[in-house]
Amino acid sequence: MRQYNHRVQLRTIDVRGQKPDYRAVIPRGSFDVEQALDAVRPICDAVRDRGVDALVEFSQRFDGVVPESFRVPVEVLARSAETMDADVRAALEESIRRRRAVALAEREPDSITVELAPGASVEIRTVPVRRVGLYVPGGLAPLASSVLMNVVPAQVAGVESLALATPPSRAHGGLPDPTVLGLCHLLGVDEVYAVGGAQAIAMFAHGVAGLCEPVDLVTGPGNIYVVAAKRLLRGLVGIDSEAGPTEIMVLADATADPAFVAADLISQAEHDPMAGSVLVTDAPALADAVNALLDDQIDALDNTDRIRTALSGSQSAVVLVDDLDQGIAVADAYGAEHLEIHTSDARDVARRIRNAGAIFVGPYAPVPLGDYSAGSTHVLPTSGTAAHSSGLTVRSFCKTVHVIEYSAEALAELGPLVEAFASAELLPGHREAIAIRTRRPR
Ligand code: HSO
Ligand code: ZN
Repeated sequence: MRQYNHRVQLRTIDVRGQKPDYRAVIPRGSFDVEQALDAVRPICDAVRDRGVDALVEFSQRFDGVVPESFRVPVEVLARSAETMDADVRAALEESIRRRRAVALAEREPDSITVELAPGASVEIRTVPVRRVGLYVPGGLAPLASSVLMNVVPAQVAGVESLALATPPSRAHGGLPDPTVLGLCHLLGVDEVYAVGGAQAIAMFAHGVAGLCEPVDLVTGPGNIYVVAAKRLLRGLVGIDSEAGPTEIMVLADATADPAFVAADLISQAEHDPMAGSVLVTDAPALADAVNALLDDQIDALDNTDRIRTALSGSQSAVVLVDDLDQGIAVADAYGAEHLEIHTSDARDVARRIRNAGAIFVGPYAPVPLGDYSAGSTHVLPTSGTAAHSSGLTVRSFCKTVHVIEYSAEALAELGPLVEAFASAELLPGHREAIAIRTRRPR
């Protein structure tokens, strides 16, 4: 028998024959936003109080470069699209097309009116947010895919004003990542700022005189300082969510292909040393086979340190279960950002899951397909928030307004009941606002 000298092994959590609190036994990568708030507060205040001067200072300090102009000229956007690698451009265009096709189906009707009685109606009006600021991180992995995952649903929702901020880069002479810029052009986004980090969120929230109007909603991923700035400024602006480290859970039985499972666990570990990769299986032999494949697969890649750290961390594991029923219970309790199902009856299993950001069914729907091109959103709830939250879709850019119309007769008919309700709440002012209308002879 061949002797493996493993460097990376997922630790094993054996819950067979037990029913523990699954969320407690599978820890998650921690993300202490509180601790970043103190660092971020003076940055946000400075942008509010000193505008462009503060942006110059922080750009120098945090990005090591001050762009010639914080607003990226539209000619630069167009040129970035023209000089883009043809294969990359084709990939972006196909991803936009697929995400748009799904986004069109996410739209809600603009207006639904419910008639409650003659002369009594409530209209449910769905309206897009007017102006949105989208943040796109730079650094090691400038995620062009995040641009389209935010812009496409915003546009389909009907958002009329869309601005994008992404850090300037020294390597590109103070301009942001060229693929991100070219993609903005392909999407028809022309308001792009070379501004990064917490200062970009503050610019969106407060506005910067002579440069950028304030927005109503900020979306997009970012590092812990960006998340801290969103937490700080939430209320003044809407925010999408506070994304934590990425997670993948794979629920697999003995029919799963261990090479596919290993590759997918590695793929999300590539994002972040804190990323969580968890395999849930009733087949110990599969778990062994996956563990045995990790090193060779990792060695063939680039971001090996990050991957090894993530897979060796306590947030990554193999969870051994008695059967698929227990596996489903584990998956539901954990509420993974991404859940892959590699079982003989994957579609049936998927139907039984309530809590997951997105569910990837069967061996040919791996998470990276969804990261780029499947047509689904890749902006998904992390850290167990899938129990109550959804990914970023057209709905995230819309809000609902109820429009109430009652005639005199309709109010008169309902009036006594409303008055009784107001009396029960000890609010006679409310009662009288009804009674003053229904008492008066018509
Ligand atoms: N898996 C990430 C999204 C992403 N992956 C972007 C590659 N590029 C969080 O869902
Ligand atoms: Zn990814």
